[in-house]
Amino acid sequence: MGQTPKLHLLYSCPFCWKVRGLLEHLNVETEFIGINGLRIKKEVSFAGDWGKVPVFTDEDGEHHVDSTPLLRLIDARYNDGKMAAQGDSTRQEKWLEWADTHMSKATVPILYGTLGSALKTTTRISKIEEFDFFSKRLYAWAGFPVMWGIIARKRVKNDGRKPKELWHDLLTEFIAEHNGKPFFGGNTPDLVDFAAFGYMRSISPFVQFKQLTDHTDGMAWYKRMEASLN
Ligand SMILES: N[C@@H](CCC(=O)N[C@@H](CS)C(=O)NCC(=O)O)C(=O)O
Repeated sequence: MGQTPKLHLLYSCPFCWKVRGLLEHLNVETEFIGINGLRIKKEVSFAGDWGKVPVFTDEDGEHHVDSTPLLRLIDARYNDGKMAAQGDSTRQEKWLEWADTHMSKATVPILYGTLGSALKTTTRISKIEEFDFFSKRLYAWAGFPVMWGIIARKRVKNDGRKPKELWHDLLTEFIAEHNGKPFFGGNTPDLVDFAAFGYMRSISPFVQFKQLTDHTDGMAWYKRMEASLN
């Protein structure tokens, strides 16, 4: 036995929640380490020049990066690759990509799509992340106009739909693909379920999550996912 695996993360990072959910589901003993979001590159420089979270460090001290490859690695290592082998692999591949393209793009508009919601989000982030005293304030106050003005407004405009509408459409599309089963993976969740769950869960600490909870089928699936964690 080597060291306890570690996951370096940001609590507001959807990619980190994808990986964390799978680790919790599989009951892999892991040390979750929150980093300072204003110094990501420096904080994860131990893993080379990737410069992003999540970073997973295994029992042998080897570092692994990038959330979707990480889902596969963790499934292979701690679950005999059962989820990757669950169902049709082309379908799984396609929907992993779907989640990474569509759901990942929908998280920014819902959190930062209006100036008011952007301020609420950065203030909340400054409370849940591991900032030092100075960066906490800097982030809360300087972060929101940047996120709103530069990134979110453009995305909302390009999509044409309100952020809530976009999320509801995505959840409807995703749930329809379950074909009446409790999970995308069938009777038990697979890697696609954990990818989608991670994106949705990353919004859960914020007030805007309310805009998602009234999607009845989406929320029923979300609750089943929560219940599947250890
Ligand atoms: N494709 C990567 C994306 C990871 C990512 O962009 N993480 C963000 C935090 S949510 C980050 O670390 N950004 C730092 C940077 O790009 O400088 C994954 O799926 O893990």
